[in-house]
Amino acid sequence: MTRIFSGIQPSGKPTIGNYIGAMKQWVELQEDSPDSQLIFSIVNLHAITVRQDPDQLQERTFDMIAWLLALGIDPDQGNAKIMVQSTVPAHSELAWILDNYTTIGELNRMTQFKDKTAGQKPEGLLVGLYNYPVLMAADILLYNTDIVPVGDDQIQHIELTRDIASRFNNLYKEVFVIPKGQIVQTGSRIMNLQDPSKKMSKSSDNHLSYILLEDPPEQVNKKIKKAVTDQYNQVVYHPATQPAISNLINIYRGFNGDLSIEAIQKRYSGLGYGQFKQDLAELVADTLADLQTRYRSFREDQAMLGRVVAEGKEHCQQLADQKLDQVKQLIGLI
Ligand code: AQP
Repeated sequence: MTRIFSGIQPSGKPTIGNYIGAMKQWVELQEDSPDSQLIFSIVNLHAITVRQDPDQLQERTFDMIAWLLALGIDPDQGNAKIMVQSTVPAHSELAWILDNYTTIGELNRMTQFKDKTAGQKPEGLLVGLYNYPVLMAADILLYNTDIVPVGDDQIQHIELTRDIASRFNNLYKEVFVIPKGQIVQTGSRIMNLQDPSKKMSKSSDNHLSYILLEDPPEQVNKKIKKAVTDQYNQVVYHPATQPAISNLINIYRGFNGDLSIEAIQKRYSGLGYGQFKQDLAELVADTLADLQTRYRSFREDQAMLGRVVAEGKEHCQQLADQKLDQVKQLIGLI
């Protein structure tokens, strides 16, 4: 049985970057791998590495569960569970233990930390944000995870998870499964619509830089129309020299997997950016409108969302406690 684990932070509202890079492949994996065990976590302990409003954090946790259900993750199907990270204390406990098997040199190399803290004085930076990758290692290793389907930005953290797990295994015995990261072929890093050198992020201050799954058609239209383009007015996929239009092509492909990049370029050959942007806005808005209808019906059912949280907790706590007990025993903790 293949075990699959991944997570998303309720640090904002999900973007089409989260959708194309991660959430969409989660649904496909559930459908394509009926014999796998899949766990999708709303990683709220990760979200508090950046200051959050408490009421909003709670609301966004339930929002995120409703989005996963709307996209097609179905905990009733048996092989997939949705869990909220803070409901299973073993995540924090294993993270503390793994801190003692991780070096400062390793954490200093993490590019996400460097990106998120660029320009800030080191004295004021939060330890939790620095330590984020160790908590992520604990999340993954608790469940004997084989595969971690993520966007490209998380691959470095998975490499670190593998190193920590191997180090621990070598010191004691093979207690941890060594996980592999899995990214989608195109769209593993959807870029900021206003600056294609940066990743699209749900916590960005510039609302024109991202499209949210909850954006209505007029917002989608506006954001795509205002998205920066390159200077050539040709729909050509060449990320190195034409990053802006290449990013829009990746988004197109993320919403219409039937068309290859070559087919998209051919369809818009000679038509310029205008027609392409208009069609892209329509494609994204139509897909999101369907998802939004499903989302609203799940989001309104608080009792059902509470049930999903309780069932996820029950399922995961058992697995996580088993692994934590093994680890504690190995290192002499009673
Ligand atoms: N732009 C992106 N393109 C493709 N995949 C992406 N992911 C995030 N942004 C993109 C993937 O989405 C999953 C969930 O991400 P996360 O919430 O755990 O954290 P993140 O990577 O830090 O995402 P954000 O949107 O940038 O959040 P904030 O702004 O709070 O930091 C992951 O698999 C991630 O790779």
